[in-house]
Amino acid sequence: MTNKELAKFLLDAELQRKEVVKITSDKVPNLTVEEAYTIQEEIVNLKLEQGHSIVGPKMGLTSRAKMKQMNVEEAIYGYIFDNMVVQEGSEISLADFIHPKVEAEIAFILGKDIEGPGISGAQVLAATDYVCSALEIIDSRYENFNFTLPDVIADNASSSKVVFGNKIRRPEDLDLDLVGTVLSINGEIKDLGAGAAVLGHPANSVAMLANMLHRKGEKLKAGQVILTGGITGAVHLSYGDHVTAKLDGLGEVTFSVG
Ligand code: OOG
Ligand code: MG
Repeated sequence: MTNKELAKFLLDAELQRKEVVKITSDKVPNLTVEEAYTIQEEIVNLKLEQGHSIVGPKMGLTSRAKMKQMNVEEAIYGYIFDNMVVQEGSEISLADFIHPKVEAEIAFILGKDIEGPGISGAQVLAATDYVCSALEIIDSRYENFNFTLPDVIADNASSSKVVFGNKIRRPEDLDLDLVGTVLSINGEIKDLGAGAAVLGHPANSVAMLANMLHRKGEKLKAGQVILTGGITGAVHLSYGDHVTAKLDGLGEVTFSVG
């Protein structure tokens, strides 16, 4: 299969809400990380051709726990599109997903372009206009979220939907590493953490992203909204769930599942 055919295969699974066996099992057993990003690029191009636009890139596997679990040293990225954004406080339909999970994150809204290499967290903070809370809904197209690193990269880092909190703050007004985060479903705490779970500080995640994009001759652009990676673990969603994340200083972000 060509990269474009693999991209279409994964996009079909997304559109039909049908899980598939990971592509490294049978289709491309020797898939490298680099080739996987080429498949992801084909997915991005197909979505652009369908008329969707990019909100911004997202980082994934940025917590030590997730990296260890996947036995990787570097985080991954994918892309969030405009049709993935869900209004804060609204209801999503379980029928629109395969097996969704939710995680709490901090999002950065860039005021200036950021171009690697050698970008630091401090440079990211200087280029950031605002930060806000977010709930990312991930929905791997692979059976039981069972994948290798190249599989999940090809699958646009499991991207599905995102809910942004309404409150925006200037990044210098908060210690983003100390932002306490509590993720609850139907009033029950499911996980908690602090901003430091994301590479020590969420700005480091954006810096790593800028440096990774540089290797492809790309940069982060002013106006992009960037998800920095899960602070909490990802929790399975069920019918009737009311999901709330509280992030200290960034307010609450909620949605429900119907
Ligand atoms: C990959 C996406 C991970 C995050 O914030 O770590 C991610 C996955 O675990 O399916 O979005
Ligand atoms: Mg995420």
